[in-house]
Amino acid sequence: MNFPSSKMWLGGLTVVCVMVLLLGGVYVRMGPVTTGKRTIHRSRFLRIKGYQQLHSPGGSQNDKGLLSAIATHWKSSSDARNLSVKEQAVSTRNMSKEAQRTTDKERNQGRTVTRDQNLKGREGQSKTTSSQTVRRQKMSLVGQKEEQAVRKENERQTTHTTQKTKLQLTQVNHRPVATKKSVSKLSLCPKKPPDLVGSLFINAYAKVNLDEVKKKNPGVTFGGFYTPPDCQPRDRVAIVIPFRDREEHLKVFQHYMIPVFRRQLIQFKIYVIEQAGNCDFNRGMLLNIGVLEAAKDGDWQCFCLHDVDLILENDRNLYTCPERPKHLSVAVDKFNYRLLYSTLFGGITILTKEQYWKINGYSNKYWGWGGEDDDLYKRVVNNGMTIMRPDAAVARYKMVRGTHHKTSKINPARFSLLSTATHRMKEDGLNSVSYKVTGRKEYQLYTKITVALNGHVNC
Ligand code: BGN
Repeated sequence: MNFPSSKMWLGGLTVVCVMVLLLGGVYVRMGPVTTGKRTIHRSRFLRIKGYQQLHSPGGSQNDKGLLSAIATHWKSSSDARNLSVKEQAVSTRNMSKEAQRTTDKERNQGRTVTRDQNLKGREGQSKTTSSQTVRRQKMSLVGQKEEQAVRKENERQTTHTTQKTKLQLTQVNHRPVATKKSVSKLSLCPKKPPDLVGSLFINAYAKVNLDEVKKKNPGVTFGGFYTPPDCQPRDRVAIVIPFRDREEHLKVFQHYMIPVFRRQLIQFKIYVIEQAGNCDFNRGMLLNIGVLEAAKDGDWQCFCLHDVDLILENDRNLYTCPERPKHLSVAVDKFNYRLLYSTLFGGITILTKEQYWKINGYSNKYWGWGGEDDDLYKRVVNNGMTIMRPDAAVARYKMVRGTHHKTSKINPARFSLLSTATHRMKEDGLNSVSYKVTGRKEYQLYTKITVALNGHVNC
């Protein structure tokens, strides 16, 4: 057998080396690009880069800067949204879309928009990141596109004020709510919040670390107030939660629901209304108290009356102020995601201030489990309104099951109370609720108000 000579070996080796170098070069120039911990397709990177160069002559970032901007965007958006890998891929697509949406006007304003720190209730941050800039630009653009809607909104707000005066609603101490002057600098938030992710995975038994929740929800100030930092919210919603002995549920609620409210771009504050003592639980009365206390605390347009054990499974179910009283918890896992009956109005409802005052709130007479929500439904209908519901495909909730807490005692009087509901509604409700605040404490992400119903603690 003839073996190749050493010259042939050397020649062959050289050819192989040249091929390896060439292929390596091609890979470096054409292959994927690593940003932070992730990798994106080079064509996507080049699209973003090309756009930046086209629209920022003389000021375009080098590759390294651009890569770190993309990585920062990713980190903040995936942190905020707690995304799955698939969802993060969607986020990447959005990033390139966002870059393409940047306008000349925004460029002139500079790459870094200084965060407006004048808004009351905001967590001050002097440093801004490019992701914040991109987010604000995105909000601003959508807002501009909706100029007509803005005008309509202004008209709506004027009507609101007139109605308020008519109803003689008292409002004092609006401390957490952004003033008209400061919010006017921001454009109105888009009607369709751009960061919604759709269906959410909920672990009802999650062990929640509240410090982590706080970290993941920047901007929520002590006491549980939040306003979107990059746009003027269309809806100011007080979240009122009737409460007793459900600490674990409250943690799970904060963990899952606060990021949802933030993504929905509403201004909100969470009020937990705790019943003091050992009397039977009175959900209706606690909700009336919560609404009154919240209305004293801020200029809320609507009130969301929310059971602490219901966790939303799709963030497209919006907590915005409704045209008609709205039932949000349409499909609950406990009931096989079916509406139990057509007039069900329990779990989670949201009403504007006008609607709530018009029906005189809840009855105060339902002690123990059941009926107060059916009574509320009767009030709505008897005041000439109808209720609305979102699509059951998005209004899906998981009910956090009890671990060791006592369940509410069933109220045997609920049937007879219901039969006289409409006769009592004018004098039994918001206008007759009697209570004494025995404690008020601001926690990291909510305010808890403890109350003695009718002044009593024990029964
Ligand atoms: C109903 C309760 C509601 C409760 C739903 C869902 C009554 C009144 C007598 C008809 N109504 O039966 O309060 O929200 O179940 O659990 O008990």
